[in-house]
Amino acid sequence: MRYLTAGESHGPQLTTIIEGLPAGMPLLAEDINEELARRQKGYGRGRRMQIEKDTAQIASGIRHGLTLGSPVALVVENNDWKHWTKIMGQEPLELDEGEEVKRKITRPRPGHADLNGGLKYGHRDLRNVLERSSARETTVRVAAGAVAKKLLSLLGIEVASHVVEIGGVKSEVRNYKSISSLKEITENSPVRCLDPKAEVEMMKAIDQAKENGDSIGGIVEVIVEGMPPGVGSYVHYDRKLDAKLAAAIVSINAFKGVEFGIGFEAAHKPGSEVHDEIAWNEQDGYYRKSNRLGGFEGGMTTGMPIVVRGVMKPIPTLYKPLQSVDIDTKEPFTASIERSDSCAVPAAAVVAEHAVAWEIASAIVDQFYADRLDTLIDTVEKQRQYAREF
Ligand code: EPS
Repeated sequence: MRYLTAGESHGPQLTTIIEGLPAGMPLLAEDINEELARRQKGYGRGRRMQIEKDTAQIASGIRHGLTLGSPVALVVENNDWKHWTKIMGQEPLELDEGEEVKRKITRPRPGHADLNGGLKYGHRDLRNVLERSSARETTVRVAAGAVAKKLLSLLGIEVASHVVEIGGVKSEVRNYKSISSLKEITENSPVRCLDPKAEVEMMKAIDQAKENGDSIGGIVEVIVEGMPPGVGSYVHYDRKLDAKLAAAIVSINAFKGVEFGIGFEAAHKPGSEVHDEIAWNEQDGYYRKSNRLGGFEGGMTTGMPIVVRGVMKPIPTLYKPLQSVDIDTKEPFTASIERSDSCAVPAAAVVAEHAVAWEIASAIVDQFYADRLDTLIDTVEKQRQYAREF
């Protein structure tokens, strides 16, 4: 499976085309819209989220509620476009004598794509970079991921996420009864956190950052339950599924690092406290007595829950901006200010969840016979049974 996204933050729409889905899979716009609404929430978001009510239109690939096997095109219109038609219009701009392009950007923001993108593509108006490098694009990554999540749910695989740290405040609650209880708690938390005490402190930290004209980052965790063992491969570097997940996480705007299971802690523990002992029983087949490796050995799933965390740096757009240089005059200036979020970690948890869902679904579709949903369900179930009895 593969997908492409297109769209500028203040352009008319965001688009994604998904190719390789099995035919006969039920899919409604509501399945996608529920996930888009989750991405829009979260304490610390800026004003843009009040302007938008992200909803997907299905433009192709579905008939009477079922996938056809042909590419699925999804469109999310930007409500804000109506305020930007001239600035972001596709037609050549006719300017009067001495008139400047409005909202032109010449003072790159440290930490954003502005300067490197400008010099790479030869844009002297850095808005040409900002518009595409904006995290607005994650809207359609969530749309594509929502389709993947739907497919996974039909295969008995669930994906969820939660926030484990914001601005140095750590969640002390890492355990949950079940994926559905985790979802219930996090959907009702403004910062998507399992720990009610940390939740309050995280919100205070966000308020403080906002007051200071600053921004804060954090850590999100994604969990996948119900994976059949043996998905991915050890035989070649680009077939290792954990490596694909790592790339998917780090490709999310502002994400700088990733870890699985106990992650970086493994560096200072002996092997006996890192590896998970293997056991077998009739009902579950092979299982691990612990899950310190977060569901992967040798680039393949073990069948234990996948646990992957990503670290998000603070958003680089600051209301009290850092020092920069004007690319027209080369004079020192403070960076330009664009409307932004003081903290987008709760929304980023939803994005990470969908980025992971996409990679998992894609690996399953690539590994098992997947032209039709019914045969895919059948082969995945056979793999589970084979693994139990192996
Ligand atoms: C975002 C939309 C953007 C930003 C934010 C995320 O909209 P606008 O630029 O109109 O405010 O709010 O993106 C960034 C902060 C960034 O640095 O890229 C969204 O839809 O999530």
